[in-house]
Amino acid sequence: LTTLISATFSGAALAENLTVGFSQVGSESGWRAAETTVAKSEAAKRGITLKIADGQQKQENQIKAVRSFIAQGVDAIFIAPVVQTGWEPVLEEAKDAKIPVFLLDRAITVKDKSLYMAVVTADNVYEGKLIGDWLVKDIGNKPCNVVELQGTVGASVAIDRKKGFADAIAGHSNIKIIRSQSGDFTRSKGKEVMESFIKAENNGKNICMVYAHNDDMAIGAIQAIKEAGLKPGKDILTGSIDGVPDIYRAMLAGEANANVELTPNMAGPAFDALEKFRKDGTMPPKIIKTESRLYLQPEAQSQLDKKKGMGY
Ligand code: GZL
Repeated sequence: LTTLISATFSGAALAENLTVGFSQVGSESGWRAAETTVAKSEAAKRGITLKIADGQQKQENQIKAVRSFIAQGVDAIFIAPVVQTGWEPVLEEAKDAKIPVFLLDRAITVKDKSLYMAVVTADNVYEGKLIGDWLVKDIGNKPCNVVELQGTVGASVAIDRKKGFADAIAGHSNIKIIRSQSGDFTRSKGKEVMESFIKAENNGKNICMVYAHNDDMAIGAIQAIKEAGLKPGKDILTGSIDGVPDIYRAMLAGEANANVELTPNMAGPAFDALEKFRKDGTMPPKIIKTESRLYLQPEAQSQLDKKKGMGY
């Protein structure tokens, strides 16, 4: 009988099924949808129960979801913070409830870094730099007026991607950002803002390149460029970040030029860190970095083929 009991207990200890609450930004882009899909499959692989709350890109919804996860007594909370400020109060409540918090794909600005265990994120400044460096090389010393479609106002990734691109073109006076506005990471807003840029700039003839902080806004911009009778990828170059399938399809059609790939698997590394922490108390590094790479038209087909296995 004792053998049976000890076997049962040890078995239970090994297969502890964790419950994680995930306060997701929303479903504003193809990349975001893939991130949610991958989070579900990564949880299933580990036998973890994942509860996902769609914040519809509103911080108050995300905070409500975190409060509800605390009330449910989940084992850990994941947050993809839509903006980088305003998180201290609810994170203090999670800390008081002794529930570890992981940040996925976006960062927050808090004085007390113990309010979260780790952030899984790309280097978003580097992502913007990769696009800027590509443009500098591609355009040489020809004059190039750039319009910029920024991500969500106040999102860490938008602030960082703006900085990285601006730093990369800083030493090249022939390249100028003539207009910059938020398209909120969505295709429809990206198209709308690009239409206004085109109207304001001699029906787009003054514009040499559009830098979009994500592919979905770039795809919206490409539609706007075509509707203005111009050729995206030729009359107006494009550079954007994420690596969703449609941007590689646009590249194959010669309508997009440069792309930086962002993995949608932000949850996997957080689950690994959580399990390790629960097993032996190991604290993960504060920042768990994911890689960013530049892709151009010749690699579009191989990138497109790869996407099926990445949650798209
Ligand atoms: C980046 C992520 C961004 C994506 C967009 O880490 O926060 O949010 O680039 C998404 O597609 O809206």
